[in-house]
Amino acid sequence: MDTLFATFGSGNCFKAHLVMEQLSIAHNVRWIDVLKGEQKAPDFLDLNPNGTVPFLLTSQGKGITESNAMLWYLAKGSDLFPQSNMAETETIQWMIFEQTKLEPFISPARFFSVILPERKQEMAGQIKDWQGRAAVGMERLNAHLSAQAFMVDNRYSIADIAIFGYVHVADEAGLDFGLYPAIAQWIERVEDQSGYQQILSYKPAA
Ligand SMILES: N[C@@H](CCC(=O)N[C@@H](CS)C(=O)NCC(=O)O)C(=O)O
Repeated sequence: MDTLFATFGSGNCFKAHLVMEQLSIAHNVRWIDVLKGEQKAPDFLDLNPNGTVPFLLTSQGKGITESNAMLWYLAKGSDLFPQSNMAETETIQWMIFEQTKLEPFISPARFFSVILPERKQEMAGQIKDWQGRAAVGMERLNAHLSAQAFMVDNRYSIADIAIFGYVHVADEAGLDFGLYPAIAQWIERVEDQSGYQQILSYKPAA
């Protein structure tokens, strides 16, 4: 069985978890508390020298880092996988967009707003900068979704899941969905997909 090492509240971990749930892939979840630094513990570094989550240990004993690589691996051959060479190409394009124009800004702004709010005031200047950068990506995404129901070929796929991981909680990073109506409507369409699960809550019980 595949094992997903994940931390609570992470959009990157959520992506891999969501695709496994939607495809009914049998899996275990092992929780790594990044607030306690468990991702740098020697036994975890032995498995994943990158010291990050999500980390997928496949049933064949192969380790995968990078949430979007996990989506590719897990969904290959399923209905969630892009169905043509061009759809694969567009999916990779949007996955890179997500990791360069959205996630690097939404994720830390949200982290210091709702996961570690005790540092929100101290980080206020940085949060504002991240929000401004995320807004550029959100505008581009909103324009794309104004013309189609889903990210690629008008069908729900891992391209949507990759983008959805952080975008659906962008309000927690201080972004206003009212400015991005096409994104807000797409979020509802994704949440309506069969097997949809919510992002896991922020902190493990003590
Ligand atoms: N690009 C990677 C990002 C991995 C990443 O930075 N994960 C965060 C949690 S979302 C983490 O492990 N942070 C703790 C650390 O870097 O020590 C992905 O998409 O999986």
